[in-house]
Amino acid sequence: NPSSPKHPHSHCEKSGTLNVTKITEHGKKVRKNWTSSWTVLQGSQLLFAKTQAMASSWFGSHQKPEFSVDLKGATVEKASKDKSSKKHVLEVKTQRGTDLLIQSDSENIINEWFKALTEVINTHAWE
Ligand code: I3S
Repeated sequence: NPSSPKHPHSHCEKSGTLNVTKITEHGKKVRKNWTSSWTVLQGSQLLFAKTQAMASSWFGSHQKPEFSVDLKGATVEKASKDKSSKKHVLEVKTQRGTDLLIQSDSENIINEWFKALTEVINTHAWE
């Protein structure tokens, strides 16, 4: 029932498994480390956990995701070829200088994430 407000994922716009790597941290280039992550888009936050089961334990507990970025003031674009040899890669640049690549072997999945991320970024553009 999608209208149920009690569901722990009720404020989650989107979730799924993606390949993720940081490429910069605090504005400085870092070595890529592609990892499969359960990714959750919730409000203006993009949250990452190793697995879906680990993500479920955030809700209603004091646990925190493994890693998260705030999408306020961020940008998302389809990554240019020089950023990665992989297909279907998005580049997310955050205001705090953490830049990520997210990738899926499925073009449809990446297109859906591109849409969802763009929407969230536009929604929070004036905050
Ligand atoms: O952009 P780069 O540095 O060519 O990225 C590749 C490397 O990070 C590589 O690992 P090493 O740090 O051992 O060289 C990764 O295995 C590759 O996946 C990275 O490139 P892609 O094109 O897959 O993003």
